[in-house]
Amino acid sequence: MAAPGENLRINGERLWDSLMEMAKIGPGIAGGNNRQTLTDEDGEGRALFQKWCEAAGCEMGLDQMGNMFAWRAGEDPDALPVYVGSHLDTQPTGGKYDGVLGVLGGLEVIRSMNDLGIKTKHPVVVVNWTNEEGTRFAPAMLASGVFAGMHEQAWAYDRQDADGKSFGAELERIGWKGEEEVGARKMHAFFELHIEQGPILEAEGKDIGVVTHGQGLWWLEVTLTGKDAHTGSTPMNMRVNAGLGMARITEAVHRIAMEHQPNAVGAVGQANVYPNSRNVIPGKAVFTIDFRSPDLEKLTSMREKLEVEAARIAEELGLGIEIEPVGHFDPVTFDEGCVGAVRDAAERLGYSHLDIVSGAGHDACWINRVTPTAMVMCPCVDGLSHNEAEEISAEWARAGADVLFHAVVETAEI
Ligand code: HGY
Ligand code: MN
Ligand code: MN
Ligand code: MN
Repeated sequence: MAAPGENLRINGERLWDSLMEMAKIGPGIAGGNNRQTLTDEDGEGRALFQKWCEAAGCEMGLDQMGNMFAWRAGEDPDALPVYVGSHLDTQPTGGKYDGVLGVLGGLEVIRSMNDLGIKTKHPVVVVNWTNEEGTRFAPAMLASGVFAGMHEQAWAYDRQDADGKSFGAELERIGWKGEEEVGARKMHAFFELHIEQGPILEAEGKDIGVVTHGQGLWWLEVTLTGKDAHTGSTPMNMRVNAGLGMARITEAVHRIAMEHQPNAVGAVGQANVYPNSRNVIPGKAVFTIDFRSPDLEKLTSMREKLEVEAARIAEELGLGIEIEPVGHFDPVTFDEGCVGAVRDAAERLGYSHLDIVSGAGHDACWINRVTPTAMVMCPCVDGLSHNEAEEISAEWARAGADVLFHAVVETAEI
């Protein structure tokens, strides 16, 4: 396959303008974004993305999980398309680039192909995957997971948010439920551009992360049942305190992750006590555990050790305990051919690059199960993400999109 000439580059200013334009939709309170999945703001972001794709001459598709597809024709109508994309939904206190850089970077690939009059054998399709974040409707990467056959669609439709609203109902409500069968589309390859969301590339002074692997993940939801009682008049030895159990298990999650160093992480991210009143001993606690490691043995061992320790803590405090697995995927090894296309592109374009394991989960982790897949990463300031202060430079965005452009165009056979 011919490689694009090293002087073929994307339009960095246009990409940056589009990022800033999209960031105006669902603004956060501290400069980032709150464009959670299936909210009205998500709907607005989708509409803007669709408008841009249509202006770039793409034909739009929409499946039953709300995944959006913008199709640019190839010379060979029978050739399977090369897909490129990520997600437009954000955390409640998210940044402007997590996911969005990958979707608008994919759109910039199309726009630049149009500007440069590039024709490819394979069609190229830009994707916006629904509900990558998994914060409103767990688990993360829900719609790409259904697409890859890892979740049943009916199960996904029943996922509920904190207000008891279901994924299926909310998708209908915002008017972005398509007709297409999820996963019916076949791909030649999939590429995802994403900010690193960690400190390595910036610390090493590298422009590009060539992502060879992705961490595996366990999400567990723990429910502890104790007894509501008066915080003043109840003797200490008569308390059945679910909040205390949550605190001890939270410490155990951290300690177990530390015991599995290097390359193992663990935290409790969501934690609620009930009735959550100042002078009531909490009779119930519900919280989520997030364990990750690129090493499957460590990932399994952390979960197993936590379950034993949590049961011991619950017993000691007289608490009922339920641990529900809410999300899981094994560590991911991306496709060597696609990873090679990313590395060669960085080399050809003169960008410094480093092979890296993705700490965060991405839609690419699921899509890698159904088609050859690779990721391109760019640094982010102080490695910060899932924080409204998330920041990247326009140069990093450009470099990432240039490499994405070359990898996609080469794989689509210019
Ligand atoms: O959880 C993750 O790793 C992703 O950001 N949703
Ligand atoms: Mn993301
Ligand atoms: Mn994220
Ligand atoms: Mn081919």
